[in-house]
Amino acid sequence: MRRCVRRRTMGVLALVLVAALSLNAHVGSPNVFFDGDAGPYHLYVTVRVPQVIPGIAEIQVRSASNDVERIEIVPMRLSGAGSNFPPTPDVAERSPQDPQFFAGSLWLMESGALKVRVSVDGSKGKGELAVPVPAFAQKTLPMERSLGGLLGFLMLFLAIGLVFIAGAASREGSLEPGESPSPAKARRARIVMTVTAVIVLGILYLGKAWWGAEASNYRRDVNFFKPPEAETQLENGNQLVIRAKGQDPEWSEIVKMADVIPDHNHLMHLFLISTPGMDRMWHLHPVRAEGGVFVDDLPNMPAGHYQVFADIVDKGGFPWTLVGQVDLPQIAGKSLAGDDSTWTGTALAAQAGGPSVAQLADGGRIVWEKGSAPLVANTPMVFKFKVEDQDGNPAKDMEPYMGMAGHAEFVSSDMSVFAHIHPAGSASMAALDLANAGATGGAAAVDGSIPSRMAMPMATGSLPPQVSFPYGFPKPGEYRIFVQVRRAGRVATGVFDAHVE
Ligand SMILES: [Cu+2]
Repeated sequence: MRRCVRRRTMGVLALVLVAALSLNAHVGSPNVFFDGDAGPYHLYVTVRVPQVIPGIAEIQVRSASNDVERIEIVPMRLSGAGSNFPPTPDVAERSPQDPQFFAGSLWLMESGALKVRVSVDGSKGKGELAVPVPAFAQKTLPMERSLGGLLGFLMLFLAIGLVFIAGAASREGSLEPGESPSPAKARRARIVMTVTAVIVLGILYLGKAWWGAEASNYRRDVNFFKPPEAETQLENGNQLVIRAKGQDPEWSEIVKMADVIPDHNHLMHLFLISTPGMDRMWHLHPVRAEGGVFVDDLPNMPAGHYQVFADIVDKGGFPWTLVGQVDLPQIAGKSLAGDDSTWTGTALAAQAGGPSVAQLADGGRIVWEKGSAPLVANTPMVFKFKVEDQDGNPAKDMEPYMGMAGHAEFVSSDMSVFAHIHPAGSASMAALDLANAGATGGAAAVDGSIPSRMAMPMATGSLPPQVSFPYGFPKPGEYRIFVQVRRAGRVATGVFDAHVE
């Protein structure tokens, strides 16, 4: 599954392998957050992925109930042969302070689409779920100088030692006691030492070449998995044309736009956010056109500078976010329809951490049940929102929006973080299905339909007036959170600012 393997075996096989490679759903937010059921147990799972592969992933599991006795965790391939033969699971340790909290660490040995299987045992019997985990190299760690120096010294010591050992063995290996080496033996020893030195230098040279090739493959891996670029172009007045361009030249041979598959009803979810203030946001759904491009007939928009985030899912079921920027003139376009939505409001203040109540256009509001504790980076949280009507009562007109109770976009003020989160967490629906295919009592249905927690009653009944999202900010800073729900056929967007320490 590693990319260097793929590089050597380009072709159909490589394409099949690679289709299952990337889970880079988000920008600047690699950790995985999950909220779902393992049989009778409701769990919140956080996977902190390592920055280098092989590397150690930290797994945290919090049980919603106190009836869990034991949790085992094991990393596996998301799908394919490896997914049926897991290694021996590790036991996650229960926290002495908090009996509902379990933690463990797992070595992730290869890049690619992996999953962590979580097996639960408790008073209600056994349960299991699997969380998709993208394992890919995010950066190259430099070697520490002291370690490099020590290794260099040891290498010299070994290399020179080897030459002298060979020389000594040739010169003095067959001497009788008291005999001194003859000039012929001394000459032969010099030849042996010269030959040995040449061989040792050859080995060092090949070793350096091997190291260099590995390092260069690794660097290309890191580059390959960086968010692709969204190249945009305005045509015919209001038609935005979007092209995906990977950071690696081979990216577009591997992730083909022609094979992109729908993720919650659409091939692409396009977010246009005005910068720097983030005071306008559009969530649109371009359609695929000829030649591997996506096209959207833009709605009415004021002229401005917009940040572009476009979510797609490749044919392996794994998502990418294209990133770009575009300057648009004033657009006189179509009116918003279907799942398209927009929001306009005040700009993000320099020091955010705004109110926890967002007014909606119809007089209703969304309330973030944020609590009083400060928001801290790298801490998994559950973001809970309740939706109220104009009289302040719980909204009775909540409907599924693209099949789910809600969608939330967490965006940092410098645009370096963009995460599109759902009630089940940060993984894509398709990856969740793959991860849990064949599992008993898992979070996702085996037939590939969306997990029952998200399979909302599309036709009958309304949804509860609250929605929650498991997520953790990846770094300190100012963030804007767009929370989107559908009420009585219309999309309502509540916007919250967060100051993260
Ligand atoms: Cu969504």
